[in-house]
Amino acid sequence: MAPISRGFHGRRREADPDRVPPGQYVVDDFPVLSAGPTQRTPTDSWTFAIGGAAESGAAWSWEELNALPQETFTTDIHCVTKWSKLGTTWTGVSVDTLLEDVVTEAEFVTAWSDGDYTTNLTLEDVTDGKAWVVHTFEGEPLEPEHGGPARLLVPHLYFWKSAKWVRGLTLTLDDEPGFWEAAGYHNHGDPFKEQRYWSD
Ligand SMILES: Nc1nc2c(c(=O)[nH]1)N[C@H]1C(S)=C(S)[C@@H](COP(=O)(O)O)O[C@H]1N2
Ligand SMILES: [Mo]
Repeated sequence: MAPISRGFHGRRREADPDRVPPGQYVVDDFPVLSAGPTQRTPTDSWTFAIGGAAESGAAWSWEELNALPQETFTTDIHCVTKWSKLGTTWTGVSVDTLLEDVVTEAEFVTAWSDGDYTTNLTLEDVTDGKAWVVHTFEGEPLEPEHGGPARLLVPHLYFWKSAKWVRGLTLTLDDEPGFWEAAGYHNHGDPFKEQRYWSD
């Protein structure tokens, strides 16, 4: 009998190092990783808010978010548990669009979600076309298990930075570690630099 790992390894593709970061393997399925129960917030009571250290914040209902300019884009995603998924297509609103009328001196944001998940990012890592609030995956409404009705997507960082069930961004003057960052994950999380844990 073949060892159980053979079939698994057999499905691994030759990794293109420009696309697949060190230590990652490519999957075809879409694993679900959640630290707690799947959140199911109905869109009629859903809002997205930007607040914190800003002169004026901003907020959108579900309809208002969907009335903003939408972007559809294809990108690769990388989970710190070592799977990468290539060529995923998403639709949503760029964080640049959401921050357009926000005046702030903050250099950091904490994304927060239903279910109390948080993750911290620099403003630089979520602006200039690097982050979106997405509601559609491969042309279909994003499933609750994957963060629907909407999740943050920051594909150039490990996937824990892409907060599922996201409800807002809090601007902060100081960098404040989020859920996984406070539990020992790297503060920045660049997969191409293998920034997995705080000591990396
Ligand atoms: N709200 C929330 N967002 C979250 C998480 C979570 O537990 N709660 N897990 C993170 C982690 S560690 C990963 S790898 C991805 C998993 O997303 P997926 O379940 O769509 O694959 O979501 C991230 N966003
Ligand atoms: Mo993860």
